[in-house]
Amino acid sequence: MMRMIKRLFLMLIASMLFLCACGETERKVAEDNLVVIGMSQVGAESDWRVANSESMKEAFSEKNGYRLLFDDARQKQENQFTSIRRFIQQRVDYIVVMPISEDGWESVLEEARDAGIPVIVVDRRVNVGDGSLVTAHVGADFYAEGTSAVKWIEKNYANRDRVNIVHIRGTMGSTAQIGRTGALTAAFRNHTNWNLIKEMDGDFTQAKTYEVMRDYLESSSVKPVIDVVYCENDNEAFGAIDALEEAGYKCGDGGVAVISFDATHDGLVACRDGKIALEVECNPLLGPLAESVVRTMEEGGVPEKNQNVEESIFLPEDITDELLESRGY
Ligand code: GYE
Repeated sequence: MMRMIKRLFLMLIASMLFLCACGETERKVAEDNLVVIGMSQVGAESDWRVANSESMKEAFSEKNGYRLLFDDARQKQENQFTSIRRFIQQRVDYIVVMPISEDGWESVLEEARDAGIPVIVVDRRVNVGDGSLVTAHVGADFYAEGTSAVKWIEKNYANRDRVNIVHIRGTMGSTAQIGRTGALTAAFRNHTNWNLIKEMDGDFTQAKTYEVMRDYLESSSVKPVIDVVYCENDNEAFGAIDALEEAGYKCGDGGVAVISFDATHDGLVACRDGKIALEVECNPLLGPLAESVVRTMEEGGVPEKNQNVEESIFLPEDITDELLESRGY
């Protein structure tokens, strides 16, 4: 009897061990089925960027079949190179990168190619001689965005002898800055009455823009006459408006016309309230498009090399409560 109980007990332990082992293997298989994405993000410098990160994380979620290794480069391109090299060592399936600035990518992307890992570039671009280093790019046409802003200035200041413009640039060398600045610079050449009274770097952040604008206004011996402030994103616009108002300027309604890019929720609210005269849309919800590139490749297809997102512009009168509620960012 004792021996039978002992045998039953041993059988029970053995079957429990077997079941555990099965559970382990199953979990491992499930894990192994996930497509591993190494992602390098610029940072969290703006509301746009935060919305972009959320969109990427949602699209590359575990429920959609991905294991996402997300790295925030804190606005330093060196950090992007380090994390991409780590992804290569970890042998991820795909690398997705939102590059900070365009230059300097050749070596690290060659390393990814040598390791056989496709690289998908999202939002801004990289400037590389060999186009095959990038599998696909998903993003916006920033020069076209700048052109929309320039057209608005042309239309609204058509009969003026002199238009005084302050320009706040985004992160130098980033595609968004190059495109938006490029359109304005080209327009200066065609409009001799446009006068660039000050150009400053805002680095796409509210804090830096507030600081440079405040310092500029404080250091001017005569209060400058400003018609237009061309900011390259919403956070720069918020910083500029704060500094302008503190210095006694009126934004909107016959005062300074602040132009902004992104059209995030708070940017649109400031536009509806008249403080931002024009919002040029830039859509941060690029996760689904980037994910569709990976899916196409997983299914054995060839993704489109370049995909641009559709964008529009907003004026104060366009912004209704319904529009604000319907925005995902
Ligand atoms: O406009 C700005 C962000 O690269 C399009 O980067 C992006 C820009 C966006 O920090 O808000």
